[in-house]
Amino acid sequence: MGVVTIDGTTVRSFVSDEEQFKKTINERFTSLDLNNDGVLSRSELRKAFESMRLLESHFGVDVVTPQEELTKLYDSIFEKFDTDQSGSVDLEEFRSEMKKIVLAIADGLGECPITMVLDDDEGNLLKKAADLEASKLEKKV
Ligand SMILES: [Ca+2]
Repeated sequence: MGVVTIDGTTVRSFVSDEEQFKKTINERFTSLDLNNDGVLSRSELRKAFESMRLLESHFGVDVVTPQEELTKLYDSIFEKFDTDQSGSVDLEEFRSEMKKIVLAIADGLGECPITMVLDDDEGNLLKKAADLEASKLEKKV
């Protein structure tokens, strides 16, 4: 577990650092593509969101959502990602949708910094954003 403080600016600068964001998303995509066929299937994407815990938790607070509802949610997420409706999500689709999601989180945070307790896993994009910002600050000093 780690404690991070982030606000919308932290998150936005993470996304606007094109190279870093691309690298992070590429790494994520590769690790999610469990059968290595270059695209994410419905179940691979669902696993991704389960591991990110974007839906089940709100800033570290667990909420219980019924399975049936979750399945509906994950289905609608998949449709969103699969913009050309090919039945799978490729890297481009994944990246552009992740960008939208992360920016939406940034908008939600606005200028108010929040302190979060996060699971200490590499999978958390918000933690990555905070780490990146912290490493930049360290370089400045
Ligand atoms: Ca796959």
